[in-house]
Amino acid sequence: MNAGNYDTEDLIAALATPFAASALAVIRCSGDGSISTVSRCFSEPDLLINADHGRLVHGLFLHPDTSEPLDDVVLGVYRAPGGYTGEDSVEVFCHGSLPGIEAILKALSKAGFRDALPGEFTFRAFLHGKIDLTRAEAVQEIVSSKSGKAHRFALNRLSGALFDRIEQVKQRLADILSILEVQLDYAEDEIGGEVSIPLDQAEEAMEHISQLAQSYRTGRMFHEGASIAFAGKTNAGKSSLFNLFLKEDRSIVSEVHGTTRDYIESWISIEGMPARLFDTAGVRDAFDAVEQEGIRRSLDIVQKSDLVLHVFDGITGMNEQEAQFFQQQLGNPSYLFLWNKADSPHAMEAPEGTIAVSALTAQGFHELEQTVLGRLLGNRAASIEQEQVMIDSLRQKELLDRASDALKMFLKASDEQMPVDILASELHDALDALGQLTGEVTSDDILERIFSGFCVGK
Ligand SMILES: Nc1nc2c(ncn2[C@@H]2O[C@H](COP(=O)(O)OP(=O)(O)OP(=O)(O)O)[C@@H](O)[C@H]2O)c(=O)[nH]1
Ligand SMILES: [Mg+2]
Repeated sequence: MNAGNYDTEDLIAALATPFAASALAVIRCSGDGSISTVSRCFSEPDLLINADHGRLVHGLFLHPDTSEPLDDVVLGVYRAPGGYTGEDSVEVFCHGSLPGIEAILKALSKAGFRDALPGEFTFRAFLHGKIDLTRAEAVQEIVSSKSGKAHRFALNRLSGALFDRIEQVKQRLADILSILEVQLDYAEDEIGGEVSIPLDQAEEAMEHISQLAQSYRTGRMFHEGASIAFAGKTNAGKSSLFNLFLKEDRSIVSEVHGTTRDYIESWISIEGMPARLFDTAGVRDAFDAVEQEGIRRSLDIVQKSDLVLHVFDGITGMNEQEAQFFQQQLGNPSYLFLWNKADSPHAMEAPEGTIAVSALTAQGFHELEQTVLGRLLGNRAASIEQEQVMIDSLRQKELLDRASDALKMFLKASDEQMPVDILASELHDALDALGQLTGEVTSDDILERIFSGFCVGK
C-alpha cells in the first residue's frame, strides 16, 4: 500500500540526528533487503548478513564501488518484524563529522537507498501494524515537546493509553451495534419481542469521548505553550515583572518612562507548562515615531496573546483612562490586573479585582503564577497531575467531536423511537470517526498529511 509520495517498496535511508558536528551521529536504513545492501558498504559483510535481530556489529563503512574506508562504525541490526519499522533495517552509528556523514549518505545512495521523506520510518511502522495512528502522532509530539509535562503526556500516548481508551469505547459501541443488527436481520417474532438497547452504555461512552475531547485545550497548551503578554502604561514595572518570571535580568529596567521601546519575548515554564512571555512598550502619548511604532507592535502582541497581565503602578495608582479600562475589562477572562510595587510604603492599597505584587521583593508572585495557570487551564488546572490521557492533536479533537455528535444523535433518535436502521447508522458514524482516530480506516491523503509533518529520519 502506498500513501501519496511514500513508496513502501523502496530502500530508504536518512540521518536521524541533527546535521551538526557532534560526537556521534545515527543514520537509519530500512526496507526489505536493506541488511544485504548495507553489507556491500561494510568491511565485515558476512558478520552483518548473519547477525541476529538486535545485534551490534563493528567494522569500517566503505564506499560500495571503490571500497574506500569512510568511517569506523557500529551497525545495529533489526530483522522483520522486529525493530521500529517492522521491516529489515540497519542503524549506522558513525562519528558526527559533517563530511563523514555526507560521505556515508552518498555511499548508501550509491548502494541503492533513496533519501527517506519526513516521517517515512514511522509511516512504515504504522503500515506494518507496529503502531496505530495515536501512537504515531505521539512519536512526533515527543520529538517536538517543549516541556517535561508535554513530553510525559506524549509518552503516555505512545504507550498506548489513548489507543486503549478508544478501543474500550469502540468495543462498547460495537456491542450495542450488534444488538441493533440482530433486530435488523431478524423479524421481531423470530427474536421473541423487542430487545432493549443498553442506552446507559452509550451515554457512558459519550461521556468518555467528551472528556477526552475536552482535554484538547489543556493538551495543546502543554504542547505548544500559551502566550502571555505584559501591558500597561510606562514605568508600571512590566519589565521588572518580566525579569522576575524569567529569573534573569533580560529586559532593561529604569525609572525613565518609555524604557522598553519594542516587545521582547522569552520562553518560560509555569509549573511545567511552557509559555511565551512578552514584555511590551509601555503605553503613553509617545514623542517620536520609533516609540509610536513600538507601542503599535506591542498592542498587536497584546491582542493576539492568550492572557494579558495588565500592570498598574501601585504608587501612582490608576489615571482616569486606566480606571475606565479596568472597569470595562474586569470580567474579561483574558485579563489579569496586577497592582505592582506593593512593597513600597507609598503604594496605595490594591483595589478589588487586582493582584498585589512586587517585582522588587517577589511578594505575591506564587499566587500570581497559580492564578495565571488557573486562567489558562480553567478548572482543569487542579486535576492535571491526575490526568491520565490527554490529547493535543486537532485532528484527534475533531474526530472525537464527530463521534460525540453522532452518539448525541443516536441517543436523541432512540429517545424519539426512530427506526432501528437510523440508530444503527448513527452508531456506525461514531465508530467510523473513532476508527479514523486510531488509523484503522484513514484515507491516504490524511495519512500523508499526518506523516509529512514529521522530521526526516523519524
Ligand atoms: N518599589 C518598587 N519599584 C519597582 C517595582 N517594580 C518596578 N519598580 C521600579 O519602577 C521603575 C520602572 O520599572 P520598569 O520595569 O522599567 O517599568 P516598565 O513598565 O517596564 O516601564 P517602560 O518600559 O518604560 O514601559 C524602575 O525604577 C523599577 O526599579 C516594585 O515592585 N517595587
Ligand atoms: Mg519596560
